[in-house]
Amino acid sequence: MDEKSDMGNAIGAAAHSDGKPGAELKPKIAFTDLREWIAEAKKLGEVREVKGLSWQSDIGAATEVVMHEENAPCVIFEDIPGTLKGSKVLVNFFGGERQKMTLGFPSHLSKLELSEAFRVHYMADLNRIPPRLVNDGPVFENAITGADIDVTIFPAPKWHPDDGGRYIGTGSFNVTRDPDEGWINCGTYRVVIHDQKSVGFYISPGKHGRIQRDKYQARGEPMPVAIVVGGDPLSLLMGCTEVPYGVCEYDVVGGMRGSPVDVVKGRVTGLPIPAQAEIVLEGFVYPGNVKPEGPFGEWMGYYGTEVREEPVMDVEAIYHRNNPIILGCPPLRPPDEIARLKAIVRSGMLRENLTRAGVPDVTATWAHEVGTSRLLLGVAIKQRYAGHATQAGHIACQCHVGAYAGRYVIVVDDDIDVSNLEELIWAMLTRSDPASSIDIVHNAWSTGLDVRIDPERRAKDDFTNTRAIINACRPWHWRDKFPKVTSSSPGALRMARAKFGHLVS
Ligand SMILES: Cc1cc2nc3c(=O)[nH]c(=O)nc-3n(C[C@H](O)[C@H](O)[C@H](O)COP(=O)(O)O)c2cc1C
Ligand SMILES: [Mn+2]
Repeated sequence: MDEKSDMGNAIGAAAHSDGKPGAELKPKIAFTDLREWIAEAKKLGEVREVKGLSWQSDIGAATEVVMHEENAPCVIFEDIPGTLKGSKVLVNFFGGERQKMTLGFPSHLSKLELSEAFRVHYMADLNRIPPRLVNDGPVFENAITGADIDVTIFPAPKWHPDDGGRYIGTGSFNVTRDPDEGWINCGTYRVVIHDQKSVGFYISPGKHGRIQRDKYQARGEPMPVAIVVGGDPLSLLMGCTEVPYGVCEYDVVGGMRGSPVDVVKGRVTGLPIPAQAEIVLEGFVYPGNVKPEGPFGEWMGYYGTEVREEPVMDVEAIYHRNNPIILGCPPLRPPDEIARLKAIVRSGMLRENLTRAGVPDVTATWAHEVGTSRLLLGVAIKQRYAGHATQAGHIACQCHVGAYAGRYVIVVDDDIDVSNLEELIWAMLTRSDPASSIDIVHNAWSTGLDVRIDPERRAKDDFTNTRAIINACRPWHWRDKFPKVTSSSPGALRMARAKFGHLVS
């Protein structure tokens, strides 16, 4: 495939894009670890350093303020009282121009174009480069074992006032190996500190780390785990993304960079850990070892689960760089930073999933920030045949990116900018008919974090939900009779803006 012309088409198809062709884009990811990423963010003038705030409440409160602002800087909290000297917490990496820098693209792209560029350059071929095993790395600058192990020295904040503990893992990922198939998974799951020598994590059913954990449990064997707290931001982005089953997220990150991730072998588990990670906790989840976990402020904007018994990891080694940095990414009421980063990544993957499933002429997709990029998906198609919109909607609702914890899918014609929430809803309000345009899907894959699952189902550990697929395209059989829209075409609008824009500025 000619990558350049494909890129041109993809950007050209982005509804209401500013017309920049994009064909000349050559992505270049300019960092391999969190420190190099910080140096790049400083060049953009988007880093603030704040000293002396408490992990108990200040950092969480400041983070809430910062993460709700799309163009707020990234903030590094330093000199946090009562914690390891020199340790820090970094929040809000995915905002401002840093979004494009992190993905290796220039700054003129709109969010829809950035998502498209991500899809075309990285996801379409899913180029993979396996990690490179090296003997040593900065992560081993400090290795703590035995009686000295104490996870509580790190400045893990209490992110939300009613959290049931200090969550050291939010912008982290868990490295695990499938006991049957041997492949390595890197998945982002929240990690709470139980005490000096143990942590716990919550994984929703069906996630790769959960499938692997269930296999260890069924065998009655301990599961080796390495938790990377403070990897490079790209690894976090892939750790929290629907990378296909059986594919290691390190390989995808290597493919995006064009060079392998350097890993060292964990000394206790043998698992591959990034040689330049900030902090790594290594240990085992022994079968049957559980402790109460939660509540935690979750991505729907609620304390999603009540306190439940969840598996515990006994920490057998801690490695950290000098002056280690926790990469924090706590969920807040959306739209927030997680919504932003997932919208860019998941919207591109949704279009890719649809196209690969054989849906023709998908012109744009958007996984909306207001639903943390899960609860509301917009799909624009150029309608080609009766049933096309139904096909697009049902597949969007059940493909890998859409299947988990969705709620509403709206399918619209290609004149709608699906990334514009008001425009999407306007199309739904004017082109759909509640009695005939909505399909309901029952018993779909969801999670204990879905706050609309009723207590009866919840008590039975039934975390399924229902979905609405709203066909908001002009009805196929009388589309030619549908009234014309009053606003100008995107091209005419662009010209009008150039000519008359001064009237509103
Ligand atoms: C900050 C953050 C925290 C997350 N926490 C959890 C979690 O606690 N449990 C969970 O199942 N998924 C969580 N997710 C979502 C998963 O990371 C995501 O579904 C990912 O695809 C999982 O990786 P896997 O597909 O390899 O299992 C979180 C995502 C982010 C961005
Ligand atoms: Mn995975």
